[in-house]
Amino acid sequence: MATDELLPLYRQMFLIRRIEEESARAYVQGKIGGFLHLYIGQEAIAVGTEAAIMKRDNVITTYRDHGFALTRGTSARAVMAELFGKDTGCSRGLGGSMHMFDAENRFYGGHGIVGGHVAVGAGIAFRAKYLKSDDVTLCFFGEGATNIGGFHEGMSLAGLWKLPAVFICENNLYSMGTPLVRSMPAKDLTDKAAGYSMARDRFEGHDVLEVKARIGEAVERARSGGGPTLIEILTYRFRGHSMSDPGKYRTSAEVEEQKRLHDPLRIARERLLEGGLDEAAIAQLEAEVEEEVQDAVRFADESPPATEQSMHEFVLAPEGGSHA
Ligand SMILES: Cc1ncc(C[n+]2csc(CCOP(=O)(O)OP(=O)(O)O)c2C)c(N)n1
Repeated sequence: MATDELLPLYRQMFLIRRIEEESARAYVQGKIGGFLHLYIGQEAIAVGTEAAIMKRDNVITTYRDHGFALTRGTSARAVMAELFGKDTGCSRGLGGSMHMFDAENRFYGGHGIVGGHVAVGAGIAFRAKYLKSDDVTLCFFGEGATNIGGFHEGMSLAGLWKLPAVFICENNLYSMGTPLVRSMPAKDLTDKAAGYSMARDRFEGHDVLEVKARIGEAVERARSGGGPTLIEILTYRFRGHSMSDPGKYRTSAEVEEQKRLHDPLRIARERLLEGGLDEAAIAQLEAEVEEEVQDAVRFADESPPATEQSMHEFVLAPEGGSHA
């Protein structure tokens, strides 16, 4: 039984969920400014992906980015401090929720412009091909982004140049308040791969081990020179689009039904128990995570705010060099 493999993945999903629940609380307390888009319900995708890739691979995503920062290796402290706009955050408190960035861990954001970063993802993959390195780039976006120009521009060049990339659409059914059926004719988004001569795959993203296996296949294809893949992962977000979403476009019965059937944490937890792990062992692990989360909140609270100085220093690359 795969409990040895599943337990650390459950821990990671639990960490993301608890960090986000605490950030929602901090948001209503006025400690976090701007927007806050939560990943709750979709955690198996970021965690399953990290289990399938190597540290030297690259990840880029949208504004729904806290989970990916954590899976890539940014500390809970640096994530929470970034949310609080503090100098100790992973983007020196200047990026906030939507613009987490951690180049050392090969996490290239955190992007607010829907679909725009898909072309950037293709560019990161092009770097690997150009330098003949064997890292793979994983580029995540929502289904709404597949209507956007940047998506098609990135996909087109990736297909043409057979770039070592995996393009992953996290289809959570709604683009803000617009359901998929009202914004595009395609039912199966991987039909779009055909226009770019790309491999494709489509599956449900509630089981973290399934995500790991299926992402792993596409990564292997990309790493071995087989070119890019477009993947559609069917998922669901349990919270609003952002904290300011009144949620009028779906019923609470629908949300409750999705939680009952598809909560990736519940699915993993039940499997751990079925696999022979006892409740006390899981509770112990959850208590450790809780400590890490509370420590991150304390750290963020006590850290100094972002400075004007770092805004001058870190927003643009210095002349003639980089910060890397
Ligand atoms: C180019 C652009 N247009 C509009 C917006 C406003 N906006 C922010 S998120 C969003 C919905 C995107 O939905 P989807 O791509 O499905 O991702 P999800 O939020 O569901 O993860 C929109 C329209 C934006 N940020 N950028």
